[in-house]
Amino acid sequence: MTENKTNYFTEARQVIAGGVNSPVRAWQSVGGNPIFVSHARGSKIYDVAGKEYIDFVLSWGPMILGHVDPYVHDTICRTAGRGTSFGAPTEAETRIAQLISAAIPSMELVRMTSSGTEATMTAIRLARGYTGRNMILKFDGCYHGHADSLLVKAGSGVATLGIPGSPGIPSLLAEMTVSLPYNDINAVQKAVEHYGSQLAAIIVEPVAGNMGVVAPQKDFLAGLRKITAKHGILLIFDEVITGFRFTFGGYQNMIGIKPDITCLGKIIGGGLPVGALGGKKEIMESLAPTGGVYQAGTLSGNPLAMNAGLATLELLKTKADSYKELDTKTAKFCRDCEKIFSAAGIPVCINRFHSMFTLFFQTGPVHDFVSAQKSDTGLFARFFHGMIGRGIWLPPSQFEAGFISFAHTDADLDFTVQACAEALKSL
Ligand code: HOZ
Repeated sequence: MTENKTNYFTEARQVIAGGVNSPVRAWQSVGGNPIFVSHARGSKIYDVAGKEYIDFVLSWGPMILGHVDPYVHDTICRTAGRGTSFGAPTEAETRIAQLISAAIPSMELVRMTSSGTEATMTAIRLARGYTGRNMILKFDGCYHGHADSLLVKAGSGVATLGIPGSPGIPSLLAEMTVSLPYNDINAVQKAVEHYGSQLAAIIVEPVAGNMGVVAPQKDFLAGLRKITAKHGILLIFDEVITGFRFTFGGYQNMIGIKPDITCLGKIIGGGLPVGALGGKKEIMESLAPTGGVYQAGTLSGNPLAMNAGLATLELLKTKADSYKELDTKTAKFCRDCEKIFSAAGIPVCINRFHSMFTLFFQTGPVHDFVSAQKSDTGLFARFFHGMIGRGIWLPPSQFEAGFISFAHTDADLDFTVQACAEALKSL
């Protein structure tokens, strides 16, 4: 087992619930105590003892440029010198909304929030307010933040900790959320026939990242678009992870499907707390102050987050080739890992989507939450510790995505493959 900084965690647990401010960070499902971070730069993250790791978590997705990108860093420092929060509009909010709306045309109007959870929570309320309907349809293993209506059969920490439904959510509210197997368009068709005009929205991660990476099967998302349009149900794409991860825009740009509402977060904040939702003008105008659906936030549109996000998006806009290279690089990395596992005779199913990947400890295929849960999580935990001991920082859960940034070099990836070969010897 990896030697951890027990004293830091012990101290944290005395004053922070569970010692962490987000559950997966506690390493509960892999065992041991979490390593405390000191700083990060490029593709590397450093612990409080100064040990270096190649970072495949990247703050759970946002750091696509790598840590401490000079332009983003400089922008944050300059912005901080002018004041960090005003609770009044700034030009940067308009500029980032313009960039997002131009990159993702379905987001005709945008509203900035401080987290992805706030964005999806608002999207649900907006869908309910706009349609006058109450029910929501989501998919097992998809995670859309921790708002009450969305924590039913959720992924991420809920899956990691095996919590079926969170105490504290009134059953009356949970009953308004229907959850179905991801990729099962027939189940959606049946549910829509059954619940019909009670459904306000279908919310989906267009590429699932919170049960590990699971790609949409052919026609799943197109099927959702068709069914929702026919029944007056709003289609919400949760692109908090996928937005600006594969291309300059959303995954929706790549497949040519326009959802009614899109939620963003992570990358668009350049490493600062952010979220956004956007959609058709007519729908978005239902939000206060133009409409009656209420949403607000003292730190919404915070100048540091807006400017860090703007700087990040400005850089990403120039990186069409880098996105392609990242895809190719990740493909080779995953192939190399597959060879290592195959040589070691250990079954693994590597689900990769562009620069996102998950090594499921099973033969696969993994196409939904039920198949993801067939993984050997004990073996995953031993692998995780084998890797972290060798300087490779992976997500501490079988049910999360790994990420690669523009800052990862071929040498980083080759080193990781070697570490993988060594770790497998001691599993
Ligand atoms: N829910 C996040 C991963 N999908 C984890 C957030 C965190 O612990 O920082």
